[in-house]
Amino acid sequence: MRLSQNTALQSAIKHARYQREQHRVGIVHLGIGAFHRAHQAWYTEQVLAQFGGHWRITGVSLRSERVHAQLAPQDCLYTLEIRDGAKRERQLIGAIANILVAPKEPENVIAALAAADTSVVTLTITEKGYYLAPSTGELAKDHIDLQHDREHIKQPRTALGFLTAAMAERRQQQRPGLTVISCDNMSTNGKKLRQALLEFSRIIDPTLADWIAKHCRFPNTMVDRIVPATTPDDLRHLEHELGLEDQGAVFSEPFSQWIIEDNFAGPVPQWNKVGVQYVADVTPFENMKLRLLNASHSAIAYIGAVAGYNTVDQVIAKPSLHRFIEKLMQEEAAPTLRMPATFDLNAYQQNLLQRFANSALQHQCQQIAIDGSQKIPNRLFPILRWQLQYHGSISLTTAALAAWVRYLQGVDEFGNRYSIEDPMAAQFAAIFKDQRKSARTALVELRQIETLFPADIASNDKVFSAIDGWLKVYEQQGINHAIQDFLLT
Ligand code: CS2
Repeated sequence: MRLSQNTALQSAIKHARYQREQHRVGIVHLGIGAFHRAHQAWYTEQVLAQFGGHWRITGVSLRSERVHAQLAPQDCLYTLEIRDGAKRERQLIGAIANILVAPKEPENVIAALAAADTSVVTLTITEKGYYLAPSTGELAKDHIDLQHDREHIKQPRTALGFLTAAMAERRQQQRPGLTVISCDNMSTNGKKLRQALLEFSRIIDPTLADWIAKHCRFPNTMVDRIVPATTPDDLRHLEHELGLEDQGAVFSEPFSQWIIEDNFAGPVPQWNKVGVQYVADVTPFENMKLRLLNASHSAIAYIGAVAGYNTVDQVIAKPSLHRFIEKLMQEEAAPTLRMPATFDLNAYQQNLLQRFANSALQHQCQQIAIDGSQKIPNRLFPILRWQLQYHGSISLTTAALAAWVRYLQGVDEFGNRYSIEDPMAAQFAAIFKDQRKSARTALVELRQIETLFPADIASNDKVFSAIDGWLKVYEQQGINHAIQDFLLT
């Protein structure tokens, strides 16, 4: 039997007792993947249960119908299973009211964003969804998707197109502006979203861009919760436990954090009463999370994928790799951060190592390895820049970058092939077409790609000779031995 409003009540799963239908939609979320369901929707669920309000969520899939197929047949209810070692906690989430599939019903998405009840938009569209060139931070205006939206603004494809179309409608209807909250892993994510949206909407109508600038707010945020992609095995196991089929379930760790810049255009849910922090400046926390958690994650993912490990916990269970990640954080990433005096940065790092070790998550290295060209500039380049400026060590950061370059070869150290998922995959494929080409030779070509390495990094011989040095030892000894040897010196 499938999970639904009727069947859920009979199940043993913990659920809030609020009447879902009595709460109207106040939030539209763009990019409704697993992360949103385990993070923003979970916080909103607590607000609805404790304080009520019209804060249910319309979830928008920008591309596929998959999430619609998962959630619509079950009244948009789903289970969040929190996994910690052998412990499991399950909660039913009812905050999502409906799912729209953007390519099939663009007019409904625009209407939802423009609705009088909507005051908040949240986004998890991944780095590439902003169409900002990673190396320069400029809007890729001529990208085929944005070109499409410029010509068909009433049937857009991108988040920028939908927001622009909806803002035009709001202005025309004399509705208030929106608080638009980026929840993607980019430094100053709100500022970047604002810049991208203003630049794009200016192409459509300069007066609209002015209206958006005046009436909307784009707070910067730091979001954190490790939510691996759901697997068929997870779902089978859950069905066995619940006695109900739940195609929309998500699985996460216990830890969760959301820090939002206190910069709102109108009403927002009382998320601050359920653990969310509203602060004047998110930057220190964003940088901390990107350079400690996400940078380590990328390092683990590329080292792991090349050395034949499947999951993050397997990598971190190996003492030398554990030590390597700890040193990357302590010696190269942490010194670049300026945290409030009372903040215990050491404890934060130790906690991260424990979170990475959570074997119940089965977080795949290959999942984190996706979209490296978009992630690395937010995660590893800022560390590199700071260390270069202050003449500090770049050994560990360049070891991670070398693992990424080696990863792009598309084959691990045991000869197993895998595909590269990245907006720049075609360029990488062209470089690695000749399967005998070494990663060291490829590095010389990668260095020339302006959209990959920003000019200040591309021109730095110290960085590239360090990466090349690592690639050489990876080739000679394998990544595991190379790192072990390095730690002994
Ligand atoms: C991960 C993140 O896949 C990735 O790139 O580093 O999704 C990470 O799990 C989250 O940012 C944790 O908050």
